[in-house]
Amino acid sequence: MRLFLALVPPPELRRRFGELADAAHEHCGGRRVADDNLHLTLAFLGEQPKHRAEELADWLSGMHIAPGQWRLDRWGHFTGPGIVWIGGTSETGLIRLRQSLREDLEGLGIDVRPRRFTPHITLLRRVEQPPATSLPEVALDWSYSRAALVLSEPTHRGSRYTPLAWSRA
Ligand code: 2AM
Repeated sequence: MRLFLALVPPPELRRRFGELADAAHEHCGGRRVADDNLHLTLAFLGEQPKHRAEELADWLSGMHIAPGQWRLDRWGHFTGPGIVWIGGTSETGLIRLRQSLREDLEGLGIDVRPRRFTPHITLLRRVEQPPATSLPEVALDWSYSRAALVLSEPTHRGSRYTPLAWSRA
């Protein structure tokens, strides 16, 4: 089972991310991420056996994460996979959260890679050109308090993400 830990946006924010994805798609082309799939990856866990997925679900549903607010205020681009994303400039809370999840996961025998963490929400994939300067301004706040363990499955229409467990409210 292909798993990752994520923050899942509330519906209104998801809608705003979708509007930015549409604007970016118009300028840059590539493949727009479907609204249902928009999220922040906190930790990519890769392929895990079913028993491990159950263990992870138990672990996450028994814990609280430190709540925080993420200010999204910039566009970014990963050249290799041609990813266009939105993210922020002041992200101490998210970086601490990722670090604490990493430590817990290490205790469960999972080594989270890569070590470097650039919090981002992927809006487009397979973009050949960097984003144009004329993209709309990003100014969104995301108040988060729960993380999800998400299953990623391939379908003929792209990946399908299904939350398997949530941290406590
Ligand atoms: P992304 O956030 O840049 O889109 C589910 O596949 C999520 O895990 C995606 O959001 C993806 O990154 C991230 N992901 C997929 N493969 C990965 C890998 N090999 N290393 C790190 N993150 C990965």
